[in-house]
Amino acid sequence: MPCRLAARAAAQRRENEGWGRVGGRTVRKVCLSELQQVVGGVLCGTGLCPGSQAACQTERYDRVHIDRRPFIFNFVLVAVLLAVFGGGERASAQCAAADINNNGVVDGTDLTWLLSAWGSNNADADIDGSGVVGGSDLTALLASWGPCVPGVPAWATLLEAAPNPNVVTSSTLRAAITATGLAWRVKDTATQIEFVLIPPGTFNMGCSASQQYGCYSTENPVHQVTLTNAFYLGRYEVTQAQWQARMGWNPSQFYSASTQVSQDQVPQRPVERVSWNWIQGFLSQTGMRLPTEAEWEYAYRAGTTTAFHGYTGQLSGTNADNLLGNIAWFYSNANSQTRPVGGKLGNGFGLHDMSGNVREWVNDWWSDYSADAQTNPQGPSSGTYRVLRGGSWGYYSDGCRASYRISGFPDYLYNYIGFRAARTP
Ligand SMILES: [Ca+2]
Ligand SMILES: [Ca+2]
Ligand SMILES: [Ca+2]
Repeated sequence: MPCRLAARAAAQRRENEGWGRVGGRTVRKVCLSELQQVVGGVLCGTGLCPGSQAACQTERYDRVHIDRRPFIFNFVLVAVLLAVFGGGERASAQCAAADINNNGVVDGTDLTWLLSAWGSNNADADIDGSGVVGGSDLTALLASWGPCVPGVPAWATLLEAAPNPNVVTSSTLRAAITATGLAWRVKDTATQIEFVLIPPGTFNMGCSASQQYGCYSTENPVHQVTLTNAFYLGRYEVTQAQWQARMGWNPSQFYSASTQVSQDQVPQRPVERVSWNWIQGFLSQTGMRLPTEAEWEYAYRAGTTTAFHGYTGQLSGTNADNLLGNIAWFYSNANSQTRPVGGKLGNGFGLHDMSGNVREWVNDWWSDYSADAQTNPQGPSSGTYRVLRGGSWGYYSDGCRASYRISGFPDYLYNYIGFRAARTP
């Protein structure tokens, strides 16, 4: 076939396919359904491809002009189109990774970040964690386009998707929570136990002296701990009602009313006189677990570095023992008994009674600290004593400090010891 004829045939074929010239650029008429083909397939999986050409022809927005080159230009244009025509809410973890600036929506800002990092190993923009920012990250970003819907674990019922700024007052912590792609506040559907999400992070674990009390040797050396996994932690200590409902009996000593606690409030007192060993029965029935000691202290601090965690009016925490009554039932104010959970101000994650009321078992066997930085420490694999945290109604302010730690045999039962449940998302 002569060259000219071949060229004309090729031009005709291109015309039939929708190609043409507009403004000096080679363009092709396409509809949203075809966008995946325009940029070499990288848009597959966006959920915007109803499939057939017929569907394409009847689309509300029908045909649009797309420049085939340069590809970056296409990406931007496609993103704009997606912003205008694109889908609704996108769920959870994938969305969180694509939400590069952690503001709860995947949009042009994130796309700009991704394009500016194109070809690099920028960790924020490397959505799929492949080590390079490229087409698969763009695909993931476009697939998540729109508002992110935080994920709710299968075992949970949603209470509040995004962290409440009146409770989680730190924008840094709110961003860390949002970045997990998980709902902030949920309740365990079976037990009704309320949980808040604790995001991954790094903190200094150990000695935080208060004005009145120096640290004990067991709180040293201070060492850096990194937690890489988000987890849910009970907003309150497990109550007598929650234990009774699951276990069918109530071991607590403070099971009746008092001058300070009315009969109808008694079930909201924390369960106590529960041994570490007994708690395992409750946990295995509910799919829950105890927090590790490091998780407990990280959750207690909620970004603060003081002896006592922050609260409304004292957001960055305090070392002042005479302010402890704002957040804790302890020796000076409890009248020698437990109180209904949540009666004192919460911390920067929304957790209550981390100081005082009842001491809380954590999962770890007791061991002395080392100065080494650690990641996801679990404590020793065996031992004699389990760790207890957080002080109680019977303790002075020293025992209610962030770093205070003590231990007990796993079968110990005392009326000042209870627990707080954790759950893996
Ligand atoms: Ca964003
Ligand atoms: Ca990548
Ligand atoms: Ca407590």
